[in-house]
Amino acid sequence: IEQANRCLSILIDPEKMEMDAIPAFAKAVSITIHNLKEKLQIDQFYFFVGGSTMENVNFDKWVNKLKENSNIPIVIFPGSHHQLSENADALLFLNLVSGRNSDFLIEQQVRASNKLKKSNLEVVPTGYLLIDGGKETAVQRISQTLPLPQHDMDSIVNHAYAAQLMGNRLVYLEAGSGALKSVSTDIVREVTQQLHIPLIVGGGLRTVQDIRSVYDAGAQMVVVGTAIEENIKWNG
Ligand code: 1GP
Repeated sequence: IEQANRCLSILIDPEKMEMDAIPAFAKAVSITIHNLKEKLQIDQFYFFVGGSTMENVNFDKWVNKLKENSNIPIVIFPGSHHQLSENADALLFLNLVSGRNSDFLIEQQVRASNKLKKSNLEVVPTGYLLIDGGKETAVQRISQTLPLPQHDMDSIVNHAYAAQLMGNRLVYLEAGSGALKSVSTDIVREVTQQLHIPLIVGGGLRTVQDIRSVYDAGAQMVVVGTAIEENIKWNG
């Protein structure tokens, strides 16, 4: 994950996609990927799989079905310690460092540890910063934490820098799924300049131009969920 220059991750929430729909989705998304690769000179694509809640979904089976239908690497982007599967390739081991809720700073991580001890997944420690995206998002609701305001550049940079000092290998700036405003390019630029670990940016990115400007500001990976969910052919 850390090595490619420009990566794009397509976020899928298994709660929103029936297992039976996976083959058709995987086929349709491969065309989208082909188009985006050309338009944005992307080196590597990933599926991010996860969600804030995961009721009535057999996560392991779901991931396996996706793996059977696609050769794009699958990265778990977990909403809780329940979202683990050996059928994936990697796991973002998230620390919600923008918040002060110990459940998402240490408790979930401890609960996942017993399984991870025996796991072959590539585990990637990731500092996760929730940034104000203009509306209350699921991450905010579930984690019971407040996002960092976009105007407070010092606070955002200091949180990201602390995440780096703590040994995280990636920093993820998250405006929240369906955000009304994505993380500003000024923030992306400043954080990129001050850190030496790669930056992931997601939340509220809806067009090819949105994505391009985030790469141009220095992000290595962009995450897109809602826009592809709503328009799989990605005409944006
Ligand atoms: C959410 O950053 C991701 O965790 C994707 O957000 O659904 O707004 O693209 P969107």
